[in-house]
Amino acid sequence: MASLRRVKVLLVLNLIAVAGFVLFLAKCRPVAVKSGEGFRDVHPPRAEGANLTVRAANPVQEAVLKRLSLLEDIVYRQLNGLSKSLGLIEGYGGRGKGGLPATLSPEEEEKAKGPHEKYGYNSYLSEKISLDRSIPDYRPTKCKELKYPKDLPQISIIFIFVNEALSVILRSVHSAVNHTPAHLLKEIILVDDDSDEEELKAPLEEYVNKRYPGLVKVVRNQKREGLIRARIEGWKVASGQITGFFDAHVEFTAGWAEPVLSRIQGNRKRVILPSIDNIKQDTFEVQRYENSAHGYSWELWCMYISPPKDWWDAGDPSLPIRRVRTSDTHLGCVQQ
Ligand SMILES: [Mn+2]
Repeated sequence: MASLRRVKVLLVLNLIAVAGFVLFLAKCRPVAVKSGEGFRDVHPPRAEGANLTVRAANPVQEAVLKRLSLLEDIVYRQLNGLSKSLGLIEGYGGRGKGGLPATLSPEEEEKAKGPHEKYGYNSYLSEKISLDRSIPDYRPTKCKELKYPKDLPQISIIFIFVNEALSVILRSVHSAVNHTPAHLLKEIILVDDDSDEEELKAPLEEYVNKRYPGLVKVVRNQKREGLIRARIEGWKVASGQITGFFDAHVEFTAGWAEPVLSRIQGNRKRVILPSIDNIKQDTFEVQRYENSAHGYSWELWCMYISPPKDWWDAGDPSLPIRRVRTSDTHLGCVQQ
């Protein structure tokens, strides 16, 4: 009797294993045969490499390139596994793609309430939005048409944070890497102004070190220093010719870096403030803001200031808006 039961158990286990294998094949095969365009949607940065396979002239070269492309796929899947281990998502698509408002299901809304209160934005929703999501290019047409020299100075991007949501910091980092030409991005510096959250300690550091080896420096303040001293700590380790100071809850648009760097290259005394659109705190929708200067009201609220009359009179939205004075609390870029 006992042996019969054992055989039965073995049979059932076998059946489960076979069913599992069939399921595995059915689920994984489409991913394995996916190539070119399909893959590009999900894994943006490897797109260029994939094109090489098509145009190779001799068969040996073709074989080598095919193999390289395969290896690239493997590495890419590994890298994507990294964000998955943090419960996060990569790729251009998904919720909130194109800067559209992202939404939660009613059950998710319930879970989102606590974190929303804590962070001042919908951090639960942020985790459901890809670190690489696309956002719209709201630049005036004339700005998109401008050409810049290739030999611009390199920039060190400094992000300051204290108890910011991990997904939001990482989207800032991904977005900086995705939208800054690689030859112009010297490094990214993350300054942790003595956060309490555990996810911002080892998990953050391990992720950036594996995902962008050698590109990201992490600076930890031993006590809370505040915005300006935290920025200075980041500046101390910066090695690029230009230093850009940013909040760690931003997303960059294509072509943001070239005009900034060329303006400072033209005159090293210039401090450049970017034009800042709004990421809505409840839906992460990217909302276009009119081109404007930044300043403070007498109540110390950050405010947008309409450009001076001569800027409007010139009728060219690609012209920089001149400000004689600004504040060192704003985000912006400056020569080291
Ligand atoms: Mn901010």
